[in-house]
This record gives sequence, structure tokens and C-alpha cells, in this order.
Amino acid sequence: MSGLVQFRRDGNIGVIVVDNPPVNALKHEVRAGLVEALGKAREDASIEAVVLTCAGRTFIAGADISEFGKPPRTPTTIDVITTIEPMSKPVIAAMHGTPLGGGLEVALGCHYRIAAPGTRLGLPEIKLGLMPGAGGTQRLPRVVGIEKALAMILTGDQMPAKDAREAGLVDEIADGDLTASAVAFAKRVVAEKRPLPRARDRDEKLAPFKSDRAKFDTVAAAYTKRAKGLHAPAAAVEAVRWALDLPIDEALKREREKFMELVADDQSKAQRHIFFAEREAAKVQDLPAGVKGVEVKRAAVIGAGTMGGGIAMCFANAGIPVTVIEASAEALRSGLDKVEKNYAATVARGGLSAVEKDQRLALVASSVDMAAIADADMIIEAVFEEMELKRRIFADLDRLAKPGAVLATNTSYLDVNEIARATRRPEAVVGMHFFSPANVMRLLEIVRGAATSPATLATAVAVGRKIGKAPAVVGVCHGFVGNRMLRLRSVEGERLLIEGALPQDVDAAMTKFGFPMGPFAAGDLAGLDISWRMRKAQGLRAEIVDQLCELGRFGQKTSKGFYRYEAGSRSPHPDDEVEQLIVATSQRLNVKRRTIDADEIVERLLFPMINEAARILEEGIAARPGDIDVIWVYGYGFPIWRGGPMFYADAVGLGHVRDRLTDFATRTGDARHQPSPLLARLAEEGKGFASLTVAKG
Ligand code: 3H9
Repeated sequence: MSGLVQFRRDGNIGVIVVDNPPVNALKHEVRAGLVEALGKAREDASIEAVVLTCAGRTFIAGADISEFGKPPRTPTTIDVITTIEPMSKPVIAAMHGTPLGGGLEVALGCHYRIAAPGTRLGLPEIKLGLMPGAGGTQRLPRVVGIEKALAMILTGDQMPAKDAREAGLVDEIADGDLTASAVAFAKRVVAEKRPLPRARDRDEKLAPFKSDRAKFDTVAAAYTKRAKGLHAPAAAVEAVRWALDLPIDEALKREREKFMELVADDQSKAQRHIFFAEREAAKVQDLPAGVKGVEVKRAAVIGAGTMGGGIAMCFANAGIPVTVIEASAEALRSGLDKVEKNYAATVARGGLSAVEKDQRLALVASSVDMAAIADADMIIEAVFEEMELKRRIFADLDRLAKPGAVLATNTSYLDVNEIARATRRPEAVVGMHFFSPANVMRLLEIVRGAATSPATLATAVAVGRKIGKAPAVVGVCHGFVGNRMLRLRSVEGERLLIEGALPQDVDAAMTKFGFPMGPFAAGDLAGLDISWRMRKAQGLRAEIVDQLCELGRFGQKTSKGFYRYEAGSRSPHPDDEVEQLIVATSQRLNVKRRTIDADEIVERLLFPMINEAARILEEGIAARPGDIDVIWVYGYGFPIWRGGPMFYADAVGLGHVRDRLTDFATRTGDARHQPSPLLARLAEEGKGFASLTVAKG
């Protein structure tokens, strides 16, 4: 038997234990081991029931994602399930941790399911551009009903054991030791000669939807309204509909075919790339072995503005007490009010209970006295972007923070080394760049200063993971990775307007590409005046946007920016005044306007950023191309199904990117567009950015 699956007996009960750390993924040896162990249990007449459980931190968390794309090997997960389901002895899944994907599908093939308290069950395939491929789209609706099944399959969200018990997905919540509870349960099933319920035979929860197709469409539409252009959600809806329309064997066959199609689809390849890249990005490459950070039991945030409040919420959401510091009682009150309103909105949406909201708010303390940071293990400064102000704050932090505390700055482009020099402990200083809204956006750029110690870095990354962020370690340069690349997009956006495009053309091309918002609509949302003031201070100028700001068009907040906005609405409307201003600017600059198509717009905006990213890699500001993909997907809305800018560049082909950049350089006279040495070399060698790292999935 495979070493990854053990079989033992407990009286008349056979106990199968999967032990494939870290998450008991269903790799080939596990599947083979399971089929063999089940065979033993079936053949052994003295065994009357089987408990299937897992060692380590979780029940099977799904198929082994790194096997996708390789030739399938039998036994498959479906073979495991079709071994379990027809058995004449009850098979009980004993689950803990996160039974996910193929793991939950195996459990759905069992006759009974018992879960430890705290177990969270789910079918997260959609997050990988897939849908369940081992019966999940057919068995789950039969067990929990169409509505809950669609919700689980289309969101990929996990269901807590308590809810799963109510939904009928779990038969019992274990009391005490899981395996012991499951064995006792199995003995009861045998003693009471209980039937062997098979999910596939059930029909009662499908009935209401069989007679009401409109209801199915309404529920499915609610969960897919943001899934425009994505292949997996549409396929998943179709598959769940088969549960109503087809005999189960036919539906299972089609589900498998559809799943295999999705595995081979570029969208899923991109999403699997991001799955592994996110986990790689959280590994600091040159951290000496054995370095441990400090455990952050209490945090403090300096500044109760939008950023500070959002960061405080991240800590409270993760159960870490946090103290918010502001200069005045008034600013503090207004900041905390916003935090409270934010939580209230989540409660109103059903995302949080009123009790949970109160628990989280109770974790947020506040003070106007900086000395209140004294017991914090990590302090994050989130004040206005002004070097002198930040240096003053860091000098105070140095004086007041306890030894060993991490002193972090949320700056989005200032020099972390200069900030660190304001302290006598630069090794404790690190950048922790959150993205707005900080309680929502997953990206966390962790900026490593010249003096940042390995322990400080390890603490920042570990905290990032703990508060549910996707951390990526970057080096110091103006704007770090994300904003440094973004700047090129802004410059190029302006050029496109002057050459002949209008904001709505550019935004339409980028939303068609998959960004949730075009760059100009996004600029209006963020406010155009901040960067205008920054440019003025540096003696810089951006032709179009600065003229808009001079007219008081700061974006949504003034109801006018690149677009105009009607009162109470966030929908952008093209504005004649803006068009006239743009056309007049082209004339003044002697540029003959021309039609620019969507493909050119996308290339003009993305390729210069990709070129800059190649320089960022050359300079070692980012360690891996995948880190840059994580930054753009989780911080800037780059469509996850395109895998981030570097993965996208590889898909397009670096030869093409290089040729287009050379052409842009000639046309615009901008030397920055000349292909960087790294990009040029890879293109010459016929390679992609992926060749710089070892692929995982
Ligand atoms: C599926 O099941 C398809 C079926 O419907 C049909 C089949 C026919 N495979 O996230 P962590 C690695 S699709 C391979 O840091 P956590 C991960 O890369 C699958 N590797 O831990 C990392 O490696 P490393 C459906 C996996 O505690 C290490 O394990 N299932 C897999 O924060 C630790 O991971 C999913 O989509 C995997 N399935 O979170 C579940 N999972 O240390 C995906 C993890 O070398 N997994 N690894 O960097 C997760 O959501 C989280 O890992 C989990 C644990 C919640 C389980």
C-alpha cells in the first residue's frame, strides 16, 4: 500500500488515514492508496464499516493542482468515488480543516459525513478557473439543494461546519476526538442497521427547481453577474442544470468532459499560475534558515484616515487587537466613525453578524497620545505622504516603541531607507504598502529597506498572511513595483488621448481586456488632484489631466473629471468639454489625430509596463516575475484569468512585445520604450519570463 494512505482496524471498523502533508492533496499515490485500502475493507468480512479520515491539518483539500495539465493517471478521483459509493458497508468521511474540491467530492461519495467543529467545506475550483470535476456539480445539489450548491460552486466560498450540518452536508459534528467520534458513529450505523444513503440517488431537493426553471436562472444570474468573459462560471451553471435535466450517469460523464476542457483552457492555466505565484511570493528568497519573526499580539496604526482605518480593520478582522492613533480627538472620532460605518455596511449586506461586528470593533482601541503604542509588537504609520512628517513620526516611534517591535510605513512611493534613518533602529523598519480600500484589497507590498533585518521581514510577511493579504516583497525605488509600473501606463494614456483616442475609447479597450475599470474612470474614482499636486511640487506636467485639474475637474468628488457624473451616481458619462480640451491640445501640439483601435490601446498601455517590470527584475526590486503578477492581480485589477502582466507577456510572446516596444520607441521618441536588456535577451532566446523560475503547476 502507498505510504501516503494507512489502513488499520478498530474492532469491526476499518480506519483509512490519508497522510500526504501539507494539505492531503489527492495526488496519484493517494488515489491508488485509497482504492487499495477500500478494496481491503470490502474484502475483509470482519470489517463492517469504514471511516475515512486524514492526518495533519486538514481532510483532503482537493486534487493536486500541480498534476493538472499532465496526462491523467488512473485511478482517478472519480475511480475513488465509484469504489466507495456502491460499497455494501457504510463509509463515513471524518473531516477536519478544509475539505475542499476533490476532497469534498470524495466525502460526498461517502454514505455519511461527520466533521470536527471548525471544519470549513467548499468547492473552490471556480477560483482556479475550473468547476468541480468529480461529481460535485451533481451530488452537492442533491444533498444541499440547488440554491446552496450554486452559491458554493460559483463563489468557491467555504461553508462552516455548523451551516453544513443545517444544510444536510454534514450528518454530525464530532464531539471531542474526531476519529473516535467517527468510529463510534460508524458502530451506531452498523448496530442500528441504518441504510446506506447515496447522494446520487436523492432527488427530493431537486424537485422545487425542476418545476421552476426561472428560479434557477435568477439564482445562477445573481452569482455570475460579475463573471463576464469567464469560462468556468458559465460551464458550472450548465453542469448544475444537468442535475435537473439528465440522468446522473450522463450528467457525470458530461461534467468530466467539461472539467477536462477547462483544465486545458488558458484562463485556468493563468489562475493556477496565480495560485502558486501567490504562495511563492510569500517566501522571501534569501532569508537565512531558521529566522523567525516576532508574534504580533497587538498592533498600532498611526493615522485614522481612509488607509489607517482600513488597516486597523484588517487586524481586527484577524482577531488582533489594534490601537489607532491620531493627532486630534476630532480626526480620531471621524476615522473611527468610518470604520464603524464600514462594518455596519457589511452587516447590512449579510457578510457579518451584528455580534461579530461588535467583537471586531471591541478590538479597535484609540488614543491621541502616541505613547499608546508602547505595548504594540507592530506599528504601521499611515499618514499623509510627506517625508518630513513621516521622519518626525518615526523618530517618535523609535523613542516610544518597545524593543523588537516592527516599525512599518504604509508609504506608496517614498524612500523607506530615508524614513528608517530617522530612527536608531533601521533594522526594525519596513514598508507595508496596503492598497485602497485596505480592508478589501488583497495586495500587500512589503518593502525591504537596505537595513531591514530578516526577522523584521519575516514578521511583516507572516502578519500579511495572517490578516489574509497576498504579500509580495519588493525593494526600494520610487513607487516600488506596482506604482512604478502604473506611472508608465499614465504617461502612455495621456499620449493616446493626444494622438487621437478619447477617455471612453481607452477605458472600453481596457475593460474589454478584463480590467474592472478603465484607467481614466479609475483616475476619476481615486481623485486626480493628488498626483497633480505632486507633479506641481516636482515641477512636472501631464498635458491633459493637469488642464482638467486647473478647471477644478478632480474626478468623482467634483462630479467632473475625465467624465461627468450625475448627482448621486458613479456612472461616467463622456463630456464634450473634455473632448474639446483634448482635441484642442492635439492641435496646439501639432498632432494630427487618428483612429486608434482597441488592440493598439491595450498594447500601448501594457507593453511599456511589462518592459518596466523587466527592468524591475534586472534591478532585483522584485525577486520573481510571478511576484509582479501577484502585485498586479491583487492590487491593480489585472484580470486574474490572464495571469498578470508577466504571464500575459509570455502568452503573447516576448518577441512580439519587443518588436512593438521598438516601434513605440521610434514613434514616441521615448527612450524608456526601448526593450530592456532582460526582455530583449529572453525574446532573442525565444524564452518567456517563466523561464526565470521553476514552474509549479
Ligand atoms: C479540484 O479538486 C478538482 C476536482 O473537482 C476534480 C478532480 C478530478 N494541490 O495555501 P497554503 C500547497 S481542484 C497542490 O500556503 P494554508 C501550496 O501550494 C483543487 N498543492 O496553506 C503550498 O505549497 P508550498 C481544489 C497544494 O494553510 C502548501 O500546499 N482545491 C494544494 O494557508 C500550503 O498551502 C483547492 O483549490 C493543492 N490542492 O491553506 C484548494 N493546496 O508550501 C487549494 C495547497 O510549497 N488550497 N497546496 O508553497 C487552498 O485553498 C489552501 O492551500 C488551503 C490551506 C486552504 C487548503
